[in-house]
Amino acid sequence: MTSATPLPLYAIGLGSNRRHARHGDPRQVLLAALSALESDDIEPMDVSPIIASDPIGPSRRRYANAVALVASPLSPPEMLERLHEVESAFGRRTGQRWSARTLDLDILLWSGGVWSEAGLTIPHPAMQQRAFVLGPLRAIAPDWRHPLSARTVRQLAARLIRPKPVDPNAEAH
Ligand code: PH2
Ligand code: MG
Ligand code: MG
Repeated sequence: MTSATPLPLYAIGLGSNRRHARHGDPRQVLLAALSALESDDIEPMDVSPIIASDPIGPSRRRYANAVALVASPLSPPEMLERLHEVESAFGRRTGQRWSARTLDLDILLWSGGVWSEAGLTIPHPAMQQRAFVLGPLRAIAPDWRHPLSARTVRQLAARLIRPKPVDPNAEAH
């Protein structure tokens, strides 16, 4: 009998703000990237709606963003290598941090919890500040708990969009 141990789950962030000659606009790039990811050892379980989002950082083009849940026995470094292979297959050039990119694939969360080495940190260090990550992620995994803050994705998303007073004391006067 085969073991009933469930495979590890990864939440993968997908982003694109450049057309691809063959696949088309950023939305279509993300759909093509999802099928490119699917393989013997990466099984897509769910995918969020694709959203359009204003660029954070220097690039001026709008992004298409989505999040996918995939089940996979791959270790985090193996998964990262696979993501890099798919990015290169879509023409992503390295060494251009935060420039316009055809395809960006990031590991956001992993059911194994925390991973930390040069070049690979899980959870993704910026995910808690990014609406273009938390919005789509909430659509498919609202109850996933961030292993460091212990807050659910639903709570993290709510914190991000809820306006906070600039100075807590200002309200008392
Ligand atoms: N990715 C970045 C920098 N800025 N902005 C949006 N809206 N979406 C992204 O995916 C994104 C970004 C670096 O990876
Ligand atoms: Mg990246
Ligand atoms: Mg990124």
